[in-house]
Amino acid sequence: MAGKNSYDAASIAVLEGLEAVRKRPGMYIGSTSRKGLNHLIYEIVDNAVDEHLAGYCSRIRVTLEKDGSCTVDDDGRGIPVDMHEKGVPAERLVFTTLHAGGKFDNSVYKTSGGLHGVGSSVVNALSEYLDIKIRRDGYVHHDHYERGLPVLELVDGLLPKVGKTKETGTCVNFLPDGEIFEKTRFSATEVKSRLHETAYLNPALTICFQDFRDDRNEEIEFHEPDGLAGYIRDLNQNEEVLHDPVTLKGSADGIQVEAAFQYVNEFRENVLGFCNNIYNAEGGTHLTGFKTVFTSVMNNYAREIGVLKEKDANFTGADIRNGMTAVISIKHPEPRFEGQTKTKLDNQDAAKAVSKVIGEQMVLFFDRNLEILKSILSCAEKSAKIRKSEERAKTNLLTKQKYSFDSNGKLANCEKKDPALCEIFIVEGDSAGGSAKTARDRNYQAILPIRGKILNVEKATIDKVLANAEIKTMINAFGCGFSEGYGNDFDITKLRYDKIVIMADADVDGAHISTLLLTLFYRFMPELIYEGHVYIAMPPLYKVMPKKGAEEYLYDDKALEKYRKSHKPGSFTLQRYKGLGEMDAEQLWETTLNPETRRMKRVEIEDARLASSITGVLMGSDVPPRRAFIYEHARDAELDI
Ligand code: 2B7
Repeated sequence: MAGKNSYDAASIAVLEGLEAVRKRPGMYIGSTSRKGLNHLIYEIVDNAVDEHLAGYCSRIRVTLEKDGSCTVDDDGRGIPVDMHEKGVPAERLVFTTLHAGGKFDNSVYKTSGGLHGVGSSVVNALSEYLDIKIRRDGYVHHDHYERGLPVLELVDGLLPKVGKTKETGTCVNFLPDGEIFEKTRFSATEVKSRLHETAYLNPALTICFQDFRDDRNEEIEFHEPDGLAGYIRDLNQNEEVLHDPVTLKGSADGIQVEAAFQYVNEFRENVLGFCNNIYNAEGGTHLTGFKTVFTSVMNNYAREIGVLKEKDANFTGADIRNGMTAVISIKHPEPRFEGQTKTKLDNQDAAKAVSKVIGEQMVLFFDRNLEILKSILSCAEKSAKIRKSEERAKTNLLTKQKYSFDSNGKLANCEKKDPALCEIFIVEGDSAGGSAKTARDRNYQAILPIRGKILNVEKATIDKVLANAEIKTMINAFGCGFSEGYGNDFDITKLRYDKIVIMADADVDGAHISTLLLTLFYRFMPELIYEGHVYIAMPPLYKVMPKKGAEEYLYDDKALEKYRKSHKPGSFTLQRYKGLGEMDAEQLWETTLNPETRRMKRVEIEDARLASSITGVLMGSDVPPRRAFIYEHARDAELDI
């Protein structure tokens, strides 16, 4: 029987495909962590969204069921169930073969940003069970799989019918396989956020989310008829916005392009890219096209209306995007991705199409909206002003002060030069600094005393930061320069000390000094922290001297409490250290300097991030928000302009 043979061949291919997916799940869904788990839902939902894009589905319901499974239901045409040439119902091909393409490869499904229709089979292969009901041709057709393999008997080569219906659509219920996933509990927060995003990108679609786990009975509907403009509005909901969101759209070379943007009164940019409804974390050609054309059109306008004079240089792209929130969404028939996480759009024609559409549409818009144009250009002017003041400060420092090593003569350097062996202690106060100089092992321990409170770098202009004597001495002593907004002159390989130890009193002032130093490192020399070179000395608070037995250092009040419980009052004398200055050289050596006995804590990036009060925004944006601080204090900076 010819039919039987080809069916056997098909089932071998299915088994091989399933095995490949189960063997290397990460290749198909990124990872087997919670992220990969949630991804299963997105793969199924994306197929329903494709059916929406084809013009046949307007509602999708996603339910996190009590038993840990997930149900996705759409009101599309229903996956075809008729017998396919390979002797199985079309639905089985969709759920069992890695390349369900072929027959289904019409233009709409090609626009899919995910796995090009292989998503359903991947989810199936990674599920303990997957149950599907298809409403189509007046019936409810049923199919069921276990770990990717069909378990229902076909009836005359077709799926069993389990009811009649006038409706159409597809309903998939699946339980992720505990043998594959590290965690099998979906994250409602993450799923909701992704569904909301999908709703913004598809304004005619309604997505209902339900969570029935733990008797929660949560239900939310995502419907965003304003599309990208609504997305931008929500992204900026807590900001001082300078105008209403602007949307631009069109298509070129078979690529649909849509963009929306809005400026806010903040020193940052936030530009997001999507291709075929999928977020591109690493950006790519659509963003490059957008940024390039936006910069060039705005510079032209700036000259036209006299914001830039003939002698002035152009604004940089970052100047122009200062304060911008934007979403660029394109539909591409054959997207390609590159980058570490394969989320960077790589198609060169996308850059061209975006730049063509946006360039044309921008001019149409700004010719009629001069007020918005002017307020955007004034954001660019502010940015350019700060950029220039930063550049100047930097050249000043580099030219005049490069060789002013230990300009104040306060650094007591160590004799050895091998950085791997050397340590530098930054010590608060001259008196503690003095004891530390006596106490240290001068072979490989350097001491840098700093006086009083050093400058709070969060609140100072960059010029002031770099003019500060203590900071200058530190930068010079470390030997690797510093990095800031433009260009990175920091070179960790030049670091002269393997360990940089902050030594401050165990009191409020000491904590403040440590915070300021950490903030300084975090902003200007973050690699010191990333690479684990920064430590905080943990000097003891008390010394106890028992009448009998050995003396001990106690590092906190808890330790003292414990000591008191096990030693009778009167059986010991207690010495409390108010500051490092109270310790003699020998005590200082023993508690904070001697590598054999000292206590210190390596600074994690989280500590430094906490220390720096502006953190949240700091990491994620192209324009460092510290420029906001600089701008707020630009009154000082302007003096040098
Ligand atoms: C390439 C594969 C994945 N497919 C169809 C048609 C409709 C349809 C689907 C779907 C997820 C959970 C509820 C086309 C496309 C398969 O071919 S997948 N609807 N919904 C879905 O997966 N939802 C289709 C042409 C004519 N009739 C139906």
